Amino acid sequence: MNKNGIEAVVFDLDGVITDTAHYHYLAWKQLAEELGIKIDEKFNERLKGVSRMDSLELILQEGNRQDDFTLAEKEEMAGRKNLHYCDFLKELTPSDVLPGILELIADIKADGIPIGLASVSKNAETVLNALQLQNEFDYIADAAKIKKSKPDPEIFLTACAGLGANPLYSIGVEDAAAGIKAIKASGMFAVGVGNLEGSDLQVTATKELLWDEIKAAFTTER
Ligand code: B16
Ligand code: MG
Repeated sequence: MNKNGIEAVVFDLDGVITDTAHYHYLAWKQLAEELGIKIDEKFNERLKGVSRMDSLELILQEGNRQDDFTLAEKEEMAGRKNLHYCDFLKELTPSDVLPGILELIADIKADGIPIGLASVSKNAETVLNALQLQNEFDYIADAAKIKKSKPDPEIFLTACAGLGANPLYSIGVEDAAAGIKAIKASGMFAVGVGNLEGSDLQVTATKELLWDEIKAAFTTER
C-alpha cells in the first residue's frame, strides 16, 4: 500500500476517458430509427455502461418490439449498430481525450498507484489505441470475459484483482448510474462525473477530477 492508503484507481472508458458515450448514442439512434423506434438523450442515460446486447433489449422494449425478433436477427442488429459505432471511431484522435484526464493519470502515477480500466466495451482496445493511451494502464479488464455487465461489480472486481488491489482501498471513476452502482457493489470508493446518485465524490465534468481533491475525499471517507 502506498502512503495515501490507496491501492488502485480504476477508470471507466466511454464518457470518462473520452466522449465515445456520445458516439454510442448516435449509433444506437441510427439503428433505432431503422427499426422505427425513437430514442433521445434522456433514454440514452439508461444505456451507459450497459453491454451491447442488453442495450439492444432496452431499445426494443422502448419500441414495444421485444418479441418481434429471433436471436440471430438481434445479433445482426447489434452488429449493425457496432458498424455505425466503428465508423464514428475512425474520427477519434489523441485530441479527444477529455479535459483533465491526462493530468489526472500523470498525478496518480507520480504517487506510484496502479491504474486499471473497467470498460464493458469490446471496442476498448481500438479506442485506447486511437487515443494513444494503450500504455497508460497497468491492467485492462477483458470485456469479452465479463459475464455480467454493470451494475454488477464483476468488471471492477476483475480490474482490482488484476492490479493486486483490495477493492476497499481502491477508487473507481464512472459517468454512468450503472457504473456507480457497480463500483459501490464492489466496495470501492466511487467518483462520479455528472449528476450521479450514490457517488462518494461527484464532479460535473472531467476537468474537475483533481487528484488532490480525490485523495482528500477518499481519506476523509475511509
Ligand atoms: P461495445 P463503458 C460501455 O462502455 C458503454 O458505456 C455502453 O454504452 C456500451 O453499450 C458498452 O460499453 C458496450 O460497448 O458495443 O463497444 O462492446 O462505459 O463500460 O466503458
Ligand atoms: Mg461510461
